Amino acid sequence: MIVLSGGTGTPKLLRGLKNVIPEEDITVIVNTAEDRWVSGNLVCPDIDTVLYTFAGIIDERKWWGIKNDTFHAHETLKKLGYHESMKLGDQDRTTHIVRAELIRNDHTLTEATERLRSSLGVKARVLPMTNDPVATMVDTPNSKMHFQDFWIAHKGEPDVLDVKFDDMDTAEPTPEVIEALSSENTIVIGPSNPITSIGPILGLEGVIPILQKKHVIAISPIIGNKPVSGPAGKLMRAKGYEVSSAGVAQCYEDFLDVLVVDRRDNCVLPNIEIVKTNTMMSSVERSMELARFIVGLVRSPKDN
Ligand code: FO1
Repeated sequence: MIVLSGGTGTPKLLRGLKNVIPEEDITVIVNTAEDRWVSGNLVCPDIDTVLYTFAGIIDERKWWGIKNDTFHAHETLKKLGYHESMKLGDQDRTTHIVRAELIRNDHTLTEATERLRSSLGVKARVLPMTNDPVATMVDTPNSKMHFQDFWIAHKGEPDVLDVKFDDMDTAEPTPEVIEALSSENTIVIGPSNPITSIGPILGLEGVIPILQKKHVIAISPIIGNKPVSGPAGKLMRAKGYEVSSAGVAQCYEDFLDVLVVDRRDNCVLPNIEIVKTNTMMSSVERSMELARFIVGLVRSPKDN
């Protein structure tokens, strides 16, 4: 199964999916536009959340970082008057050190991710959307800032006027991503924020034309008019979309076939098949239930 992921919504689905189908049958294409160099090392939050989820070490209270991690280096840096823009755990930091060292030695982000995947014993394929740097920038009334500054330093509080992806026009999807997207009939878009988590993957040249030829299932990260978590509402509004499952469908209107919405959601849409189930993944069991439901919607080649 091919799954597009970013942020924290889709990893919750992956936590269930890995118990429902063989992990090696899962390929995850991951957003990299929120990546950032911090203290000399490369942090890829969305890749790491996916890797840690498969490895069973994700901190499920926050859905980023490693569970029971310590923050000695981060706190010691603070004592030295050095304030990191992201609070990095000690174990988590080792991931960033290894990745950065590989990149400095001319490996691609795809190769670095593959090395980390193998070291962590993850059997699923985890593919960064691109090997090129892309940065999500949030336009606020006072300044334009990196997504991580908006989310962490400013706590997601400023009004959002616009969201842009720096360097998107020169970034290319990797050959592995194109090959993976082309290889299967059905593509699943996880319940992630459609603007900053999935939007950058869709913004890469050549991705939408492939999706237009596929059976695309998306899971709405919104119930009623509220995102299940994170800043999706503010960001969707800034891009002119209604904060609702209908708004999510609109974000994907060029290629979407099926939208999975929560059973409490009243969404009705012409031209798109809506299916309802419980999309709140408050436990591993709930993640598995949703994963089983999604697996049931996947079209195998013979269903064509
Ligand atoms: N989110 C926070 O709210 N505060 C942090 O200090 C923070 C640090 C951090 C470190 C590593 C990492 O992989 C993620 C981290 N996040 C932190 C989460 C991150 O900002 C976002 O959840 C993702 O970028 C969402 O896609």
